[in-house]
Amino acid sequence: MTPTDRLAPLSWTELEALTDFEVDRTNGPTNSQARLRLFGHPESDVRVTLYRDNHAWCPYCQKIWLWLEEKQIPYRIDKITMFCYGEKESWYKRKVPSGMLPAIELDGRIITESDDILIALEQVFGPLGLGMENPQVLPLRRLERLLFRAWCSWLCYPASSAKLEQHNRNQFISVVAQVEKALASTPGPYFLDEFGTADVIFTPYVERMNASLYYYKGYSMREENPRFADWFAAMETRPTYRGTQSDFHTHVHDLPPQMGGCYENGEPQMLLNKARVDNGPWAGLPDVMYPEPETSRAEALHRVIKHQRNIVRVNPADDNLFDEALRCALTLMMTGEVCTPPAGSDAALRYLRDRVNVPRDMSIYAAKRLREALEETAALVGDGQGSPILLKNRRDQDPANFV
Ligand SMILES: N[C@@H](CCC(=O)N[C@@H](CS)C(=O)NCC(=O)O)C(=O)O
Repeated sequence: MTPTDRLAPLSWTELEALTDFEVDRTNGPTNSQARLRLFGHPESDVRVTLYRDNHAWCPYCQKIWLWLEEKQIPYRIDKITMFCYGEKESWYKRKVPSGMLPAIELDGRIITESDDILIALEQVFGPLGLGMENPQVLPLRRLERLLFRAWCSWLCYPASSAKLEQHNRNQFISVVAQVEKALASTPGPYFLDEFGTADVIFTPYVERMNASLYYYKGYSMREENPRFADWFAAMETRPTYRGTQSDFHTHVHDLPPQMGGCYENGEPQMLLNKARVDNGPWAGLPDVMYPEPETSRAEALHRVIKHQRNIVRVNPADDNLFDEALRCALTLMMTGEVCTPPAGSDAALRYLRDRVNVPRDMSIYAAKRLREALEETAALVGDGQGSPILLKNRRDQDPANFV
């Protein structure tokens, strides 16, 4: 086929006409883009500012975010750069000299350390179900830390021998068995009789364990543990969780710079899982199991259009070439019409495919649709890959470039 035979992709204006996706960021469902959450209250009711990381990678921030959303406390959100992807804002360092996240400002008082933040919020707004210091919650908080340590020991240190790798795996699985037992001790899917603080405390790292062990160790936590499966499914019925939920691709590439490294075991299942997370197909991965909303494609299109200029500008490829290739992928996603992108655009399309972030950019199913369309379009012209995702830092994601 010669270039002139290629079906032209839709223009940006034509694409724009294909989405009417809109959310009420302030009063609607939990979403990553909001700077103010009111839940129907007047703005004068706001007493809390949450300082959380720009990319929604920080697990401790997710804990506070989820709690505020569940309690429907009116709050403001200020997004801060993490050291691993950019320069920390100097105004934030004046407020919180360590630069650590999360922090909140509650009635003008700065509070850091996620557990202290939850305790302070409980004192003002009451607990979420059973609270942080409740005798039923305290052992679960300790269990969560035990699970966290077993996960780090397995994932974040190179095993010097197959024996040590097996030992670390067994150690983790024995703690998972304790967590399964805790989940089985109540009739419902949550840690205690009602959803509450304990579930919020487990959420961020369990989500990251599910992603990282699938990819780096070939172990599918959600599929191999029936109580965890029920717990995840119950969490996914909650719009609060859906709004903060990330996907495998985002986590497996945001964790190495944050954790100081994640180590693969090279086993056959691991290699299969890794290839699937990196190259697709993304549909059907055990990072999400609730049914796909009808709006996922429209959401993905809306989010790309909103940031179209920056997306094209930061892509290493020539702007005009990539603009056309991107419109080919979006045309495919929205109409099913196959448009061959310009020659040489395969690596550029995959560069973007690898840098879509959930939930920062869009929700989990929207991202799967977009990654799929980018990959299918790239595959029409070649197997060129974007520059590799960095392991030690993610300066490629510096928010300063997206202002
Ligand atoms: N113990 C703290 C840990 C918080 C923490 O480790 N935060 C990391 C992000 S996950 C951080 O702020 N690091 C500084 C940075 O990356 O900029 C808490 O529970 O809040």
